[in-house]
Amino acid sequence: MDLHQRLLEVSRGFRIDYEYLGYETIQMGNVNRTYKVNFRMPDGMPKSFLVQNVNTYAFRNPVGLMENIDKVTEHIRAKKPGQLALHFHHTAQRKTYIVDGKNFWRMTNYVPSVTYNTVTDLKVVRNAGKAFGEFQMDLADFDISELTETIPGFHNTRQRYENFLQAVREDKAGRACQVQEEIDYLLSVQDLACTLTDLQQQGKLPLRVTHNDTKINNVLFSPEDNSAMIVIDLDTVMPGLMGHDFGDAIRFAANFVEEDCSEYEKVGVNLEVFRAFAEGFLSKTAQTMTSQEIDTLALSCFVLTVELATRFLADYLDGDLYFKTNYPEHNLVRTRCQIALAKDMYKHLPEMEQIVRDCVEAAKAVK
Ligand code: GN1
Ligand code: MG
Repeated sequence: MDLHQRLLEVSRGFRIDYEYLGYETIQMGNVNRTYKVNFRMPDGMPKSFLVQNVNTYAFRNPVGLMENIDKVTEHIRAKKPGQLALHFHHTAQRKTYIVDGKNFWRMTNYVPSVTYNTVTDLKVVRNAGKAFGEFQMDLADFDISELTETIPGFHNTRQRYENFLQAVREDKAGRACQVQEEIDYLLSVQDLACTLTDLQQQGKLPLRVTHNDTKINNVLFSPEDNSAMIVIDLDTVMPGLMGHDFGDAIRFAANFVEEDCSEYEKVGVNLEVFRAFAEGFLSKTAQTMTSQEIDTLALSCFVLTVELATRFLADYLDGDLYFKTNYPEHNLVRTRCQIALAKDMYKHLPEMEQIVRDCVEAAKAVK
């Protein structure tokens, strides 16, 4: 069946019976497939929906995932009744998904908004920091045991290293011989990169409900005034560490270039963006943080960057099974870009730590 037909059937399944006009593929997201599906309403006005094909290779329990999202959005909606919230459409059987063969479909309203893959406007960065900080605080009283781990060990860096080393050993796609330098670098920083995982397992860092995939393009901004309207992509909301959200956001937003840039000499951490994000994030969270969380926040950026490098490289070695790729070396380029970023972050760690301390102090002074 062609994709037009399939998207039309899925839309009808979610009880959208307007006149079908067509679809556009949304390029965002490296795991799920997302389409904007366009209709004409009886009054002649256009209306669009986002239809997603959830990647069930990555998410083995998509039903549990949808239950997580329901619970989390319900919790936030109860706190902020007027605020824009993620809303999934239901089938006639009151389900928020349609399973057809291996495909797992869901549908949300399309929200006209602006998103950013790279951003230099510090006001936007600060707003993103606030949005992710507030998201975590909104869920601070959510019962962790209610959540399914949608990808077990998602930010367990030790486990990520084990998977990576297994990929090196198996060398399924016969590519290991090309990447010895990258393998050596990742092994040389293994213990430092596993700091958060180790501290958490020793009970020294508290588990919270975290977003776990805090790319700045997961915040929708208002086209009018660039305020953050809503945090999206709740697939990986799970128990996690504060540093997972902070570190992943910095890894993505504070890089001078996009995460798959092949001009490695341009890669690096933009400390102005780092400071702006930290200001926003910590203005919401500093009051609740433990001293260990504060002390490891800057390091968490290095940790998340290295962890993702192990994931990209493992996938490259496996033959690109997990991440969507646009060309054969895509995962290798992503790996090299993350390694270049990790090296630069390591160099700037003392400055990043100082900025975190300054922002915590400023945030505490305000309250
Ligand atoms: C994936 O699909 P997307 O873009 O939301 C991945 C993240 C990575 C990111 C790297 C479930 O996120 O962990 O950081 O790619 N999500 C999953 O771009 O694996
Ligand atoms: Mg995601």
